[in-house]
Amino acid sequence: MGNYPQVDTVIDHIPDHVAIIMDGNGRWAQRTGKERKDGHQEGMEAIRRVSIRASERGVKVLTLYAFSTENWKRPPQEVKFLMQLPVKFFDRFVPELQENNIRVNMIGFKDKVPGSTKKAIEKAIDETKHNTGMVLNFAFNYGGRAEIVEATKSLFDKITSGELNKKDISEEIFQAELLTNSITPYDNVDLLIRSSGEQRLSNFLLWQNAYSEFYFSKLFWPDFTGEILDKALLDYQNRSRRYGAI
Ligand code: V07
Repeated sequence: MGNYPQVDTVIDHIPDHVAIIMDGNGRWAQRTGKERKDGHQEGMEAIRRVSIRASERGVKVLTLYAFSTENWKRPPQEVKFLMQLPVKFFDRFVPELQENNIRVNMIGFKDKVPGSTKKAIEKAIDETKHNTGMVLNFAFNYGGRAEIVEATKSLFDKITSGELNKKDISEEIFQAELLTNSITPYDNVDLLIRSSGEQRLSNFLLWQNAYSEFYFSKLFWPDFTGEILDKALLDYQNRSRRYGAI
């Protein structure tokens, strides 16, 4: 466990599920006169820092928006590079994930994802499946609307086969069809963070963000640190204190 005197005593109400839109990797590179690739590379280091801090703080699930279903529209050579990042990420960070008792999970659509990428993700999930600490949940080839459409199709199938009655569809039953059923009971996001100054949801966990607090940082994702995560956690805590007082 790390020793962080200012905040150890202050943060006492930790959100179970934190979700992050890791924006600004390209702009970080541009600002520094580097290539976009370098921005993505540094973005992975930020994932390492923030994951370990979140796990030390007692977050139960950290969901990271790594690749959206819209990202396929980027230039082919960038898509190709991005698809190699899970492989690089796990090659480097699996030992550290083990040391920190972190379990890997993924939500998203496996179609269109190259075989080598799928293999790397499945291997990391398998190698960390016995870890009992924080779940590091990658939203990879994920889209919120597509997720809701797929859930609807699945419910339709269950009705057609007689497994389910229309009158029994509830929010709970619907939610269980979403990809986040794999992180239950923490399906719903408590704190949503977006870096780089944008203040949009961008099709990320539409259902699951229904009651979340939003925290926006102007920092580009590669500049994100454990201290900034602590700031977001403190802000979250102070908001829930205010609501608690009413
Ligand atoms: C990506 C680096 C971080 C900043 C955001 C954009 C670039 C880690 C992953 C990843 C994904 C799935 C997985 C393990 C790791 C990743 C993409 C981009 C597409 F199971 N970083 N990272 N995937 N960047």
